[in-house]
Amino acid sequence: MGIVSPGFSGRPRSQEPALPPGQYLTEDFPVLSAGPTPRVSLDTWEFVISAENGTEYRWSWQELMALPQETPMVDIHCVTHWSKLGTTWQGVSLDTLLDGVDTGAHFALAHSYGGYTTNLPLDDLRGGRAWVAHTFDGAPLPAEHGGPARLLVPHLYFWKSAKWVRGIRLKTMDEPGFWETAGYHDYGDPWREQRYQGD
Ligand SMILES: Nc1nc2c(c(=O)[nH]1)N[C@H]1C(S)=C(S)[C@@H](COP(=O)(O)O)O[C@H]1N2
Ligand SMILES: [Mo]
Repeated sequence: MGIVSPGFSGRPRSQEPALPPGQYLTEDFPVLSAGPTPRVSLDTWEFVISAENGTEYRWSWQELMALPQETPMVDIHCVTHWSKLGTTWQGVSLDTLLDGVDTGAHFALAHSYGGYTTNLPLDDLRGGRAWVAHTFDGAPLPAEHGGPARLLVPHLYFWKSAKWVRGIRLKTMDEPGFWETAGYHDYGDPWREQRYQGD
């Protein structure tokens, strides 16, 4: 009679271990931007880490590209419920960028060309978990997805991965960014479903 028990040929997606609670899989790559796409020339592009004592560490595009490059393959999770598995990027680890930075700060506020901001604990930028990414799927990161370069912090909801990233301010006190000020969770762990304040 062709009776196939559900679960025989595969687990339902809601029990897919690679998918955090409340997320669904998408094959395409949605664009989520709170404002217009800024156009940033590589000639004037720079990435700046400013320490809590005011010291600034700067990289031009050429200097960023001369640093050791990594090719993370990661799953990404948007708070609007889509997840995309096995995305491939290229970029520079924040471990590399923070290596010579003298800081005792515990918090970071990423800021972007165009004005977007997002906060996260400085520790979450360390340990091989965060990159300044300039390449997606082997090609230069398209402007709508954050090119020339974006932050990539895939273990947190994707709003923490600031597109068109311009720099990171290291801070003694936590300071909420754009979506965090609007009611989204301060930390945003998709596995604990930390979507909104109070989750
Ligand atoms: N500068 C900037 N970065 C941003 C955003 C934004 O509006 N501006 N949106 C965030 C959100 S909510 C998500 S889900 C991802 C979307 O990245 P994508 O458009 O490449 O899918 O970027 C994040 N980074
Ligand atoms: Mo998002």
